Amino acid sequence: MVSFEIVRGDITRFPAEAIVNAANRYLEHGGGVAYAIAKAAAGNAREYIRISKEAMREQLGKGSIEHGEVVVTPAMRLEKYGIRYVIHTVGPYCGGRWDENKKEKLRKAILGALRKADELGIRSVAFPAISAGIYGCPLEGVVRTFKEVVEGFSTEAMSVERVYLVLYSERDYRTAVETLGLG
Ligand code: AR6
Repeated sequence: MVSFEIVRGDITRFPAEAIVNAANRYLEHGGGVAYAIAKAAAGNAREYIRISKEAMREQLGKGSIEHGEVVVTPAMRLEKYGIRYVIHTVGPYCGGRWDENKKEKLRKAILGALRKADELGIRSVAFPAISAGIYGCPLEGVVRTFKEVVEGFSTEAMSVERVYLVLYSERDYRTAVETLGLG
């Protein structure tokens, strides 16, 4: 059984073996959590963008990723928190809209990262609220999708035991907890 926990915190220092980045297709970590991770990992974001793009070429043989595809980069300076890998995944752009199509893209983005974590043989993985920031998807929908995907993934998981959804603001944390009826 894979546990799913909602926590409040900064994912750039969350002690999971892998943290997931809410990236864009080109791994241009220009804003949001992507920029925060890139800067914290390499010291400056530009260097981590270079490393990410190189990893994308090596791992996928192309210069962009689709929903469900992921790229892995080393944690570098984040290793001091016990983080070993950063898994880059791309959620849908919503711009305030939410429908089955957006949800399916988010599902793919989450599942792709979980499967990669399993392939890497790690036990704990932490996610930010993918697509709930700059990409404008409603947090409630995002949180419900996370719960469903992690539950479904439980039946196939080999090494992953704990999945965390890390909310940055107190407000988002409360919304997430209330959405799942945990509050
Ligand atoms: N720890 C945890 N969560 C965080 C942190 C942090 N340090 N910083 C922000 N968040 P976003 P998206 C939350 O916009 O919507 C980038 O430019 C934030 O409050 O980072 O998927 C990429 O390169 C929000 O709840 O990701 C893409 O172009 C959540 O992380 C684009 O943004 C996701 O917000 C992706 O947009």
